[in-house]
Amino acid sequence: KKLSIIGMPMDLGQTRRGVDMGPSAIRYAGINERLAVLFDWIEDLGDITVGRPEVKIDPNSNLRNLELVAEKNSLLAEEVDKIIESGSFPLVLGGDHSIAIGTLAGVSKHYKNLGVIWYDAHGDLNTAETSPSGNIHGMPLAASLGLGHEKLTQIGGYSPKIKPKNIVIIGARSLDDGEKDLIKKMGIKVFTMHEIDRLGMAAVIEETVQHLKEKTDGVHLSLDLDGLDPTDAPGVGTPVIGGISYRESHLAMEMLAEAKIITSAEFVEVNPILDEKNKTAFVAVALMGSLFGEKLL
Ligand code: DIR
Ligand code: MN
Ligand code: MN
Ligand code: MN
Repeated sequence: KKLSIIGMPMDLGQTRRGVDMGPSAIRYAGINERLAVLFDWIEDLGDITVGRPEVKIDPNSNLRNLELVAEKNSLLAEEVDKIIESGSFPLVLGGDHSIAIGTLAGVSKHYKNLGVIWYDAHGDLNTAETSPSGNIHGMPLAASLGLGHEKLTQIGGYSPKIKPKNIVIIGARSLDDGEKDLIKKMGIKVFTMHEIDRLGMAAVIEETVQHLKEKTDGVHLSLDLDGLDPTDAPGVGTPVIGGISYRESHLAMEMLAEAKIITSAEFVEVNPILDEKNKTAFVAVALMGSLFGEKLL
């Protein structure tokens, strides 16, 4: 079992700076030491070069920093593709959630029916037409479905990357109107906080695994730390009250490890500037431990 870690220090998909330091914060929280014991072989490839372009905040743009987000995501897609080709498990560290466009572009060409678990307070199903913010980190799931600007949908040279029936969103509690419409229209499976409260996380993950297991040949986990409650993960740019707890998240990761369905993963939106003593990066690393099979006894 091989693991390849790659950082994507991207903050251009939203307007709060500091999330570009997410990969560093996660490394500082001990990712390499924690995961090394869980794999036969592990490598940290360092970061994709995003640079720190001083971008003008353009309030009228419906696709803020489109060119740069697209260009840097193409680089990430190539690296992720290479990792999979080398027979290793790709683990991408964000960076804002716009990087999922690049990750999925690199991953999905290796699968006929890629499943995606989107662990997030948000749906990330906006396009320029529906987005209230113009921030591309609110659009990666739509772009991967082939919806939105072609500079985003065509990364990696093909589209779409995923099918609506192969998606499960977990933790949603802040959805824009256009996103709600799309979820209904496309029949995307969503476990909002209501279902998590009502069924419990164990049943939610059991249903998720059941939903994905037969019809997919790989499953990507895209974990936005803002899926967790801000008390457990305060270092995120768009916190939403009433989220998934640290305990529930551990259980979710442990059950996904048991189910052995996850074939690639990314942990995004860690912003150490907004954090409390790097707590959110430590939470991310702890959850990775569980996802990759760490056991207490
Ligand atoms: C909001 C926020 N739906 C938007 N999205 C976030 O700007 O499109 N996604 N924060 O993680
Ligand atoms: Mn390839
Ligand atoms: Mn997100
Ligand atoms: Mn989010």
